[in-house]
Amino acid sequence: MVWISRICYRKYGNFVDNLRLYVRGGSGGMGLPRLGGQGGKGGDVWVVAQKEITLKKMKDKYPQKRFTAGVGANSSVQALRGQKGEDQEILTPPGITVTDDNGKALGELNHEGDRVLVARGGLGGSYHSGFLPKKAQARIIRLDLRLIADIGLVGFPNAGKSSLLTALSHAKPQIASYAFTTLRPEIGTVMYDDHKQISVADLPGLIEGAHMNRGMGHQFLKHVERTKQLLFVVDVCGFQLASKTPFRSAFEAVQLLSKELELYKEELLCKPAVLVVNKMDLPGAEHKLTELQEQLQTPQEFSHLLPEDMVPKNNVVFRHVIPISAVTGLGITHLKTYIRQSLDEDASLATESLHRDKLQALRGVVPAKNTLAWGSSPSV
Ligand SMILES: Nc1nc2c(ncn2[C@@H]2O[C@H](COP(=O)(O)OP(=O)(O)O)[C@@H](O)[C@H]2O)c(=O)[nH]1
Ligand SMILES: [Mg+2]
Repeated sequence: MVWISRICYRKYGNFVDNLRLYVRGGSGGMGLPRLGGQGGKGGDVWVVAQKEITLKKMKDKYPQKRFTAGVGANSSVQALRGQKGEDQEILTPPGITVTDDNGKALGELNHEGDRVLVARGGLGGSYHSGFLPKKAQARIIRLDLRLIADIGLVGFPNAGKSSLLTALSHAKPQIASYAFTTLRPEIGTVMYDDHKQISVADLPGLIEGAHMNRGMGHQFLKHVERTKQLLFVVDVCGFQLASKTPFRSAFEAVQLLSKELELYKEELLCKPAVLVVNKMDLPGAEHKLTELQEQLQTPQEFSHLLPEDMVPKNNVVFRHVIPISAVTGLGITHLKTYIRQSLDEDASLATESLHRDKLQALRGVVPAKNTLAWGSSPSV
């Protein structure tokens, strides 16, 4: 029997969890020696948190990744004190750490409206500076989405997420056969023979309507954002959340999970994802797995199984479908090896793309005159 079917491989780069930006304050204005006039200060560059933004949106909107504040006005007879240059605000999502290119922390943005100064404008020329303006601060900064774990488990209650976390790691989460057992993320560590460790977060139960903040809705979805890759966990036999709600097959569970993520933030569907089909020890599981795999090959043909508004616009393309049994341990070793490989692959692709960026910058594509080269330390 074929245990693993490779459905699709999605390239790195769809989900963005860090960005490097070039920031420069505005230059100061010239002073006016004849009348002792003072040039305006150049504008500052700030990073400001705003909920609706994602790093991916920023990257798409500003492919150059350069932000410069306005210059200070020169002192003139009409305005001896030159006007200050305009500040530049870079909008980022909350949950970001800002560092310089050497890894030195510049600040954190945790809540909507939080702001961090990343490049100061130059002072205007005055008597003390021989009426010459000071240069503005220019540097590379890095925005990193703070992750809670490498891998996030996404699944409806009872799919076996807590059991899987136990099977993979040394965590001892609460396991019970009723919904909503896990109320906050439980983080486990998967250990490898070469001492490498990978963290896995069992996230609070996702239910239909989570995007509308039903159940633990938003809290759950916020955590999903903060992981590098996702493991969708479904019960091969499907599930029924409550006696009043309809029975859902494993395929429908995948669709509903995708829909909830999509409605919250479409970008979440771009995260690398693996489908874990659990409870393969149950009778009839293999037949159901085959059926699920067929449905996943052409999901649009089976979209009539759910009400229209519950079908995701885009289907998640799983890197792998891995059948397991969290209880008997079947497939767990393979899963462990696979997630390691998948994270390593993405890490090396990310490093490659960083090198490409740096090389391009060294070739002089990005920094302008009077600014520092990429990668050097800040100066005022
Ligand atoms: N037969 C079988 N039952 C399982 C398996 N994994 C979990 N369960 C059971 O399913 C129920 C829910 O598991 P749990 O890990 O708490 O699910 P969670 O709500 O997704 O965290 C528990 O009764 C588990 O014992 C499995 O691989 N096979
Ligand atoms: Mg649980």
